[in-house]
Amino acid sequence: MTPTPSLTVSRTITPTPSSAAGYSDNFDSYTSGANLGGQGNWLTTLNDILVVEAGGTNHTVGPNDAGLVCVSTYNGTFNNNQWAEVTVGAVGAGSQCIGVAVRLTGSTTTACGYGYYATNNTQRLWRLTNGTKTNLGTNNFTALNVGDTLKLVITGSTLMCYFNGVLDTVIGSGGGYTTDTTYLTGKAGVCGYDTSTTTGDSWSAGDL
Ligand SMILES: [Ca+2]
Repeated sequence: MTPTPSLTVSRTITPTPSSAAGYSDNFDSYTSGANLGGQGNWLTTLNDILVVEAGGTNHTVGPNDAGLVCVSTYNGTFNNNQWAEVTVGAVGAGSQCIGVAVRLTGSTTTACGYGYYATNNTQRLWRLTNGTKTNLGTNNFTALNVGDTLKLVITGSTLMCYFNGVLDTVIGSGGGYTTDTTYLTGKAGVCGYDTSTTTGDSWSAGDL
């Protein structure tokens, strides 16, 4: 009788964002020129995210407060380990940003969470504490283009930023894995900076 072969397999487990979307939104059904917060399942968290007409029936979103971080939260149900992604709809100049946020709680002076956004030449990971932003990491890159995707993943105390699906190993302090233990729970959302013509579309978020 032939003995049954024995095989041992080992591998290193690395956190990945490869989970299905729990929620998605193309913003097309919302009123353009009005705040995203208060429409659909969106809440105003910090300053104003505006619904922007992008031609025909296509609506996108962009921040709408000069020199300020703007955040809107999707009022869904999220696990503590979660992700959010947005596709760049238009690219403006200067410091205008669009991006995504996770583990959001509170609003205005109690707004907390994590964000990842991009200007036309810089990506930034940050923590929001009672409405004030603290930078956790920066990557100065060459160009932001329409159709680029920004994705922020948090699992445990590890934050990961994905640009066009590729883990950004420059941003943050740990080769793509930034540790922060400040916030353990919250909801996903969309974020930006400044009065911006940089917009986002095709937002999605879910659990790991
Ligand atoms: Ca749209």
